[in-house]
Amino acid sequence: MQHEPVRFEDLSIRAAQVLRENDQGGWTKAAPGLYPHQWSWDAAFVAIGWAHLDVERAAQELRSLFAAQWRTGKVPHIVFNPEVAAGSYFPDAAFWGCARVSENVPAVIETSGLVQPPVHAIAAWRIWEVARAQGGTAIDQARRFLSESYPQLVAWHRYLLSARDPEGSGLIATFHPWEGLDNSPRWDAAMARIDVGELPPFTRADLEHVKDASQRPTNEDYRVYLWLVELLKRADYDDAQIYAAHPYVIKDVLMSGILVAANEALDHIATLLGAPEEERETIQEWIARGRKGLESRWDAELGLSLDYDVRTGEPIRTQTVAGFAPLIAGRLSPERLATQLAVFDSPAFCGHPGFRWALPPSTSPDDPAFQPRSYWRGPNWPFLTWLFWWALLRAGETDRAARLRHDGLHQLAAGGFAEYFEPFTGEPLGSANQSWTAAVALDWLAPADAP
Ligand code: 9WN
Repeated sequence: MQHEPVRFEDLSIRAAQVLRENDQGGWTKAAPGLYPHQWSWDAAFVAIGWAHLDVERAAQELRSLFAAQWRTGKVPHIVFNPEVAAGSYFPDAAFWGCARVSENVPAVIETSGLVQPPVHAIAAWRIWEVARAQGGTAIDQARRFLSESYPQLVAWHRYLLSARDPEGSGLIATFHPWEGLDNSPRWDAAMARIDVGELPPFTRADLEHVKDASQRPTNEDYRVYLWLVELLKRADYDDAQIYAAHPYVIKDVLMSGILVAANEALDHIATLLGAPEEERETIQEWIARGRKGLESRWDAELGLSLDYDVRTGEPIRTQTVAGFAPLIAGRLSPERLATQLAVFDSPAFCGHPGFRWALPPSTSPDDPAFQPRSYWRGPNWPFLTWLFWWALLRAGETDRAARLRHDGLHQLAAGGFAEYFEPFTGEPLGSANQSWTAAVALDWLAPADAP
């Protein structure tokens, strides 16, 4: 499938078409060929897009995802589509082998054994805001959805704050690069330390869809990814065992910052539903813990928040978009907000004079590992632009938010609903007609019901 520009005035209609084409009836594949299953954080953004077309369908997107929630509260990063032909996506459900080794898996659906950042409560609340602006039956549909999903969201957040943060630091641990931003340079040092053991022969399906291999992780990266899955499988996907002995355990500031914002959304939901006071207090406590954790990872010299490698006990000093986790978490002191915004606007990020659009690159051009066309090592990702737009609005930075939205939409008009974009040339990369890209366009173009 080709990347194609879209006339600005057709963006909304074309974005809706992309969601409809990728719709599998109740859930949406992340991309037409490259990603034929349901992905966790994609589904949250996709649900926001659906809300503008049909609130009940938006609710259904997240219902499908949460139907695959593990008994521990974990929301898996992939929910497998049983109808997909063998070999279309690798690693497939058989490789993950979750049901073979764990009793905590959902009864009928096959899933991966990892997680992705918890943007779901943010999406649930956004669906409510969109429904409230629409009025009528949409409001009842959204309210019913919120009361169904509230306990699932609480269980999900509780999982992250316990299994992934047993010491209560407020920082969430990741066990695999696929839980963060895949081949971000944030993980390079930890990946380099992994001794890859015996792996069965495998064929990568991604390179069938993205022919230019330089846009995707390397084969060596894949060997480490698969070996880490192998180790997680050998630990029966048991979080306590993994936390104690897995060679890759990283406190991810982006995941942690998103969880703070998601807990604020959860608190809004709890208030709307009239949840018991003790539950709201627990959520408040989670928020405070998360803020404290993020504060402990602040690097004053870079003006960024840094991940922390639990195995080496060292901060990970890379300049990537994850460093803006405090901005996403929100409610910063005026000084901290000013510093984050100055770095965000600087030539090290959106303000690079050579960039086609003033949008956040996944990795800073100042970072030695920056590569403008390679997956997570430089390109812009539209759903991340949306997340910053949303965070800036919450911070009261309306002009900055408007500029991001403007450039974000023009990027899509010029290149179509691509998975990611080269920041200097604006070249669309990865999959065409990526669902979450189309979804954020729908939200940006909707009438004035912004958060
Ligand atoms: C592995 C679906 C997913 C996104 C991830 C993105 C990419 C998968 C892959 O695609 O990851 O999970 O095969 O590369 O990195 O953020 O959710 O869009």
